[in-house]
Amino acid sequence: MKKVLGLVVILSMMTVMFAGCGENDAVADTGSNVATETSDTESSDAAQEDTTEANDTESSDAGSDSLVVGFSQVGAESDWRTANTESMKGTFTEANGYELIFSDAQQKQENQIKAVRNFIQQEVDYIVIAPVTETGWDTVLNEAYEAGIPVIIVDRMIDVSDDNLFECWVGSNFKQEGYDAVSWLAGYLEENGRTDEEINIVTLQGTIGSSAQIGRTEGVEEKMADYPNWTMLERQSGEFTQSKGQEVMESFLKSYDDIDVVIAENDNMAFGAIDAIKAAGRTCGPDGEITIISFDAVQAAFASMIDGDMNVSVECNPLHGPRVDEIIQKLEAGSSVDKLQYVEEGVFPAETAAEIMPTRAY
Ligand code: GYE
Repeated sequence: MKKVLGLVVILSMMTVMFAGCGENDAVADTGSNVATETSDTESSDAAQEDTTEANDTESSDAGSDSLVVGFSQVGAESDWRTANTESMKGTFTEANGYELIFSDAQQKQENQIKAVRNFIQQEVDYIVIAPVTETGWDTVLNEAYEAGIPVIIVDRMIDVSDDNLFECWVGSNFKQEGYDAVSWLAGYLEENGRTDEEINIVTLQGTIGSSAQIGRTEGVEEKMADYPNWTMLERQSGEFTQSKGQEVMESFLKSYDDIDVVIAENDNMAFGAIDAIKAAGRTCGPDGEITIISFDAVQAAFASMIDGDMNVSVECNPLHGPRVDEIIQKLEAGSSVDKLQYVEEGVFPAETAAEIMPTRAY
């Protein structure tokens, strides 16, 4: 039996605050910079297009003095995403003084660009984007800037040429999550007297080009360099979905018969991988042959750990609704907001799952 690691919730990040001094050097801490002026630059024709693309856009009918928020969501690819959508919808309610225009991009950035243009046309008060990928935002965010509509980025980060194109960002330090995964594995192998063993790893990556994928992949890669006896056999994207995670894991199992560890860049892909492992007649989890490391720590991951299938999940907190609300209220009051706001996160190993699961909010 493996030694219990104990009820150690490793706080991987300093609380909800932010940077300038942080390691994320993509954006300087320039404080609030609400784009309230409309410049005389011609706005893009593109703003005239796609207004019919309200597709699954939903809006509530709030009073005229309510704040109108257009939210472009990534999609509905995972439990994390569902919890995030619920948090946003539960916050931006009529009762809280908002009208929410919600748009599901179905994991496609082009849909998000259309949604943002739609929000600009509707003259919303705030645009909130959970971006699918980091790059490709300059043009449409310039359009929002020209229109004087402040943009708040949530969850994944963006990479733009001018940081004034968005007010601020709130989300997770994905690279730190990658570091935490490696630290957990090193501790686990040590606890089990396997420090000198050759360890073969495969990774199910998230959506390529999303900051959740980039940060987790890079964090693991960087820290793995400290363990020369660990080998990354292969990395492949499972697009953050359970079905694709299962498919990719099936192919990994066919290619390699000596996999020791699976790193799934989210819980849903881990669930798919676990199904593939079982279907192949193999075993996983604390008492199995293959160690499963995951990210998000959604409730179903705790259930999987309790069932003995998953070893650990590195937390990624999706409850951003109240955080974005707080940012908007500050901006409304004319206060400055921190440019980068990181949330506090922990690491949850299987040993603590039964105890912790009842306390989980998502
Ligand atoms: O880990 C995954 C989701 O961007 C943090 O996206 C988010 C990631 C999350 O699909 O489950």
